[in-house]
Amino acid sequence: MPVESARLELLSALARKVLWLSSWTIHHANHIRPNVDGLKVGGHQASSASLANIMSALYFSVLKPEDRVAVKPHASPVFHAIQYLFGHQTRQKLEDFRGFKGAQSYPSRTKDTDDVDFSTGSVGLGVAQTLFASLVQDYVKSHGWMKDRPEGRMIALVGDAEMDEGNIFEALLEGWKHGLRNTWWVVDYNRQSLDAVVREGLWEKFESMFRNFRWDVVIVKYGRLMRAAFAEPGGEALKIWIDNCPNQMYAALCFQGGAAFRKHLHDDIGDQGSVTQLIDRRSDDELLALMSNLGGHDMVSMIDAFESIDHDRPVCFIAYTIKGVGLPMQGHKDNHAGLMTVTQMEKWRAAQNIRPGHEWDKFEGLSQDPAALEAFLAQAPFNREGRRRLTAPVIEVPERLAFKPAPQMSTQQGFGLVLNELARENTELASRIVTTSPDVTVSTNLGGWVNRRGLFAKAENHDLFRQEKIPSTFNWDYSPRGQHLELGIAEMNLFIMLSALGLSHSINGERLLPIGTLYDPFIQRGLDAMNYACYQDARFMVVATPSGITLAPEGGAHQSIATPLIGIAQDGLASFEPAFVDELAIIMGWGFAHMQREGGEGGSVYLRLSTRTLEQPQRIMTPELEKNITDGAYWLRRPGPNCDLVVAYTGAVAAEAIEAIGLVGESRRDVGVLAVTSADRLHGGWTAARKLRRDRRGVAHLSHIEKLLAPLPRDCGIVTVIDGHPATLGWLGSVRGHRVEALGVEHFGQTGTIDDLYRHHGMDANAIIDAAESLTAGGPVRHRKMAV
Ligand SMILES: Cc1ncc(C[n+]2csc(CCOP(=O)(O)OP(=O)(O)O)c2C)c(N)n1
Ligand SMILES: [Mg+2]
Repeated sequence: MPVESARLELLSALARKVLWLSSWTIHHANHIRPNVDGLKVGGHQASSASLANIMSALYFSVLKPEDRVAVKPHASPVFHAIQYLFGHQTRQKLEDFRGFKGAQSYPSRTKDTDDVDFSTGSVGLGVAQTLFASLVQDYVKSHGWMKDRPEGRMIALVGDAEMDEGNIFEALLEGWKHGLRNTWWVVDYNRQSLDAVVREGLWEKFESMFRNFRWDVVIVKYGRLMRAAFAEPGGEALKIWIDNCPNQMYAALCFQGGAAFRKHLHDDIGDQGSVTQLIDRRSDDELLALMSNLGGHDMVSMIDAFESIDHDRPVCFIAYTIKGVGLPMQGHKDNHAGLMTVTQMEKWRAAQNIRPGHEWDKFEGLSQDPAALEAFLAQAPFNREGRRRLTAPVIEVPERLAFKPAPQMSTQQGFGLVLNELARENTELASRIVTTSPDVTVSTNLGGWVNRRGLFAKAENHDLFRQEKIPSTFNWDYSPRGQHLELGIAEMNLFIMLSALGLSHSINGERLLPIGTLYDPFIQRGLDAMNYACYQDARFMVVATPSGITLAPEGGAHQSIATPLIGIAQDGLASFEPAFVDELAIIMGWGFAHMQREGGEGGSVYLRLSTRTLEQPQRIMTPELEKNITDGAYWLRRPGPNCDLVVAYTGAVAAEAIEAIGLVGESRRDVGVLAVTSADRLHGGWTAARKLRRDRRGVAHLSHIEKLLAPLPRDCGIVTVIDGHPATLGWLGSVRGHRVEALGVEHFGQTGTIDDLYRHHGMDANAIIDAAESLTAGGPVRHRKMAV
């Protein structure tokens, strides 16, 4: 359907305004704001110009309130300019672009205040996020929770070089498996990356790849001026020249201008009558306008392309653009960090009819009636409902999560048992849990849960082995009611899926409580995606097992050393490594509540679990113990008044700590054992308390670890032990100035039995005793663990 001319005129005027405002935002940040030095803006100017028209078409006309968009990181000024015109962004934030509390360099869900749907910045992640957000919408719909809400389209504005990121390809395959719908990716095909001009013919690779995955592909190459010129006598020869012009040359000519285009056209085509006349009928400026009129910069072409889609299959639009279009650096291969000089900006300002001092005025320099522009903005479908963030009620979590106890268990086994009990009950909590795993569902102990709750698929699909009565422990039935999302092995996909599931309350208005499982070392494979999930404030529980070197029989290649430190350092993620299953059940219950807390209080949860079977303590879980477990530590054995030594352990090495204490008890006084369930929570509590004390002088707020260590005599030594990097617990000595020997793993890849490896890495009972001896006065410890 052709775009009617009144709408077109307003849209084009607004697109020009968006280009101006985004460029002015960047210019202001570089040349006008005081103290600009630390905040110089590279990478935005040319990238933003490339998308100004396409984004204006989308936001001012095509998008509906239920649609959600991931914006290419460097187009953030365009996004903020559009929201400014809508009245959702303040001038102050634009003036402070990239500054403290100003509009963010890359669109941020959590830090920006103008309704960013998905945070971007690490290229590739936002793109894949839209795909998984669409799968999550399907999940919500299949479970009957969409009610009357219309389905949204999940849209990514993608840089052409961004397509190099492997996680995009991994996501494409996953989308195909799950019957992806309602997803649009708009590739800003400016044929430039950060460093250079991209390879010739890249679009063909994109086209065949997307078609291969059953996507619709729409190529928007020529703008309206170009198409009109092609229809003139000689136009066909011009089109052939454009199609054959190498990317580098086209970019260089766009930079050089109309005269350069004219010379090249004449040199290449020669004197051919009609085409020569076509060229010569145009001034240099007109010729440049014609040659810059690629599809992505033409409002009609983009609106027509978007509005031509009449199905819900995924679509890839390849929109031809020029990086930096309309600006003096357009097409230059070095323009990624390019900035306009003050002189260039003055010239451009004059050309735009913008008076000095009126740069931020919404409709300054436009000839259209401001009232008509304002009315158009107010009626834009996207803007109809104002802000589009939804909320969902909190799902109640029972006081205690049950599990069937056994005298000996591993935490991984315990995790399966807790979920199994949840699966049996018909509770709201159980119905909102959704599990997912990158091909390690069974080996991370989700099998029991999946047997009861089933796998999710939009269509029923029964387990053929079961139908054929072939014995199997697992029932692999798919249905639209299923609660487990099966994923391929790619861990990036796991974390982006968790990110999408964990934002459902805000995007779909329906809360999900996602649990993802994987092997602990492979957290590092998906780490950037996990970081971004946390940065977006998605809420999920990641359960990583097996972990450390304790997975001994799995071999050296699967060992994880750094993950406890990741657990401490990752913002937005509360990390735990319980030793016993009763602790785990408490932590999981706390976790489900933590995942739902608002107001900067809540976050996601990471459980580092083990496959090692340990003797379980027989004890009554008191509210005090419960609180200590979730705060990060408790005294498994309380130190006496003359305590010489404390052994602080985390996780599966509890057995070694307990064994060592038994042997050391004779020769050291009042020994204590500190069970650390969360080095992360302990450390976070400690730093928060110090900050509180600094900020509000005189307030004697003590953190949990300070209170725990307070009774220890000054010269008491602390031996810490963890199956992970020793720095995880080494800091305990700084809390009250105790000397510490930190045991753990620093080297990677040795295989063997657990005994072999604990001995090799110096974290068995004897190593703990050695460390204790070196820290404390007194004679040598007489009894040692016997070699097996
Ligand atoms: C994961 C990641 N690696 C590197 C970068 C640095 N970077 C930012 S933009 C960019 C190139 C982008 O090219 P393209 O996607 O074509 O966008 P354009 O510059 O054309 O707007 C790079 C390498 C990044 N932001 N994220
Ligand atoms: Mg590019």
